[in-house]
Amino acid sequence: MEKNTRLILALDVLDSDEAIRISEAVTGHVDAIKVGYPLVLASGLQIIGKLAEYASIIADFKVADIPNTNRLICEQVFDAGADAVIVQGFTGHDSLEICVDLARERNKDIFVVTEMSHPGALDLMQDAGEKIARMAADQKASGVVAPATRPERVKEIRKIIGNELAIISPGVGAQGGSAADTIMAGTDWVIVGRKIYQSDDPAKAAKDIVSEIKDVL
Ligand code: NUP
Repeated sequence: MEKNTRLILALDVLDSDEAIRISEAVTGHVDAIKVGYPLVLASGLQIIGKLAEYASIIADFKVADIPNTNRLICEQVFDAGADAVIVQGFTGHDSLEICVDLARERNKDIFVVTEMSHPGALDLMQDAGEKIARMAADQKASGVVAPATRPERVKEIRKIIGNELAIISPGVGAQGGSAADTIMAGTDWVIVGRKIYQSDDPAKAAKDIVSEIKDVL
């Protein structure tokens, strides 16, 4: 994924025509488009290949199974045309390792969820977040997912993983996080969904976020 605008669109719409229309509109303003269960379950896995015409595709399936099942899932997703897959880290080193190995073979990326962005992540996930970040660094994953809703946690996670791994951060806009604060805390890309795809003018919404990011660089 090229680091240009430092913005990733989370495209959680359900209709494939709408997904294509928005992707076309934001071309050039986003470095990647993140698709997840809502769009893929509603419109089929082939949407990944269609959207890959507009930007790099990150498949947010938060893969969280035993190693063999994780590998089978990642193979399907890479075969469908995704450039990267988001996997959970809490399942442990072997479940992660098989995904990272496969991605390396295919010249693709794995991003590992550390601590999620919603309030409930404080119940259980935050305690494990730093350990997961260390594991992702040890295994040389491409990067981690860390919460834009808690820039201070992004800073902590950056200290743990160093500069070899990337950080991608959801939670900007609808969840209350700020793109500028998250970039200043050390994230490489912010992930923004509703603030862009629910806007009357998704291209302008994306452009505004990119200028907010550029202002603090
Ligand atoms: O910790 C996470 N928080 C989060 O919101 C990990 C994620 N992958 N996400 C995803 O980012 C979430 O599923 C959605 O696709 C996107 C944020 O969208 P929005 O809140 O900007 O609409």
